[in-house]
Amino acid sequence: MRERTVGIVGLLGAGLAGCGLILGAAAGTARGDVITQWTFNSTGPVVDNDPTTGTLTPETGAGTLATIGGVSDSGFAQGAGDDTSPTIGSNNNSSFETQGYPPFDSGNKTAGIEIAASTVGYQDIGLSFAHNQFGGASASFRIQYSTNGTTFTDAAGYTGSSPGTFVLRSDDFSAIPGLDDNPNARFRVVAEFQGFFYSGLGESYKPSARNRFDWVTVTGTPVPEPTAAGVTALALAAMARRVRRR
Ligand SMILES: [Ca+2]
Ligand SMILES: [Ca+2]
Repeated sequence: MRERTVGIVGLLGAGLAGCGLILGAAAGTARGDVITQWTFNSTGPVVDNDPTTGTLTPETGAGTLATIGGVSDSGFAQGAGDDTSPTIGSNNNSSFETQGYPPFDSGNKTAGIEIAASTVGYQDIGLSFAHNQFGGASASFRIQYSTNGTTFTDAAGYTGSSPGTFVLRSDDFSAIPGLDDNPNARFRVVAEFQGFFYSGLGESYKPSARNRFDWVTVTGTPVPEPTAAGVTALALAAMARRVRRR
């Protein structure tokens, strides 16, 4: 009897996984498929084992990543240990370096990077990235999202503790259905000047302090194909009835 029950669960698991549902996704930190991912590592004919050369073209999927709020793109620099792509080579792991943030206590939540990646075909969207805040960089940053590409809403915020260290940051947007299956999905990571977080990280705030980003990843789970899912559910119900009759 016990074996039979396990058998049914196994069949259900296989069937549901086949139609794009993930059993057990509600428990813990299940991550979806990579929709778009930036490693910033140079690829193709220019894997040069030089981290200061890289690319803003995603290594996986499609999308754009750019500075906003007057922040300057200062090129590519040593990447994060979180980057496990084969393109890191022996020394080809780049990150995207930004500088030129606003003066102290101005331009709150306007300056940083903006990420655009269509989520068409996916739901339960997530964003993760490695962020290296140098000494004097804004201690606090805010993740934001947009469902229409123009209006942004605050999501998770974070405050750095160790200057010059990559830390993996993430937010889970599975409770934001507006980001599902959306060609206009966008995200921002912006410096936040607020309350006692006015200070820079580890020292006085300075706009020239560097912020490096790497391993920027937009994830999701495939939107189930309704017809296929319905057919699978019917087949599973019939299968369960047959097993019960034995
Ligand atoms: Ca990298
Ligand atoms: Ca390179």
